[in-house]
Amino acid sequence: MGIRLFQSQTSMFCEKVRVVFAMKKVPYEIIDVRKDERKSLVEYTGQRKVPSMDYNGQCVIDSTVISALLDEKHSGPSIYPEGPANQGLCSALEDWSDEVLIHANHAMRRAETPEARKNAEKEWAGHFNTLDQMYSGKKFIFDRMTIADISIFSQLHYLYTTVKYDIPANYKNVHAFMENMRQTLKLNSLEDSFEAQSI
Ligand SMILES: N[C@@H](CCC(=O)N[C@@H](CS)C(=O)NCC(=O)O)C(=O)O
Repeated sequence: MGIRLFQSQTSMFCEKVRVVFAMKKVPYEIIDVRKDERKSLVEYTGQRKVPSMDYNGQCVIDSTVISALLDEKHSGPSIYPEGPANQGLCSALEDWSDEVLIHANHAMRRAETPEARKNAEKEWAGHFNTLDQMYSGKKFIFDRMTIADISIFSQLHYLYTTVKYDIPANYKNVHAFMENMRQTLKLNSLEDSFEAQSI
């Protein structure tokens, strides 16, 4: 028994759960699915998506479900804000980030013509505006770092490191948020959840 995370280093959803593992200080074994072309992942879970987790024999799939289970079973700072109203909003924002920002990331990464690139930049500009408003005067969306911030950070970090697109400088609140997340994650000794050079 033990905890195994089937993951890929570059997946933003895997990064999201690696931050949660680190916040909760939960030890786990990493199974890099690229090493055997997802054979052991498919054998264990019957599907191809990462992150997937073997939690002491229980098969858990999807970053949102994995994060919720880790939060429920382990002490350490909660990844959710206080109170049902904020918790509902937090889950909605986590979902928005996972389902909507991922689309913008895919559009940017797959843009092969100048027109596709222009459309992807336009899509991101709309989201940067929203995020810049969301983080106006705030370090985090709620009164501490939650899974909503972590999900958003994971998508923006992927945009910067893997898609290699720099967030335009005029989105000052988005830049401040990213810088604050990087600092906070480092201060909390989360370096082991990231490639040092990608922070
Ligand atoms: N909603 C899922 C999305 C997971 C996902 O899309 N994973 C991608 C990597 S970023 C994947 O494994 N894709 C492989 C495939 O679909 O075959 C989550 O939050 O975990």
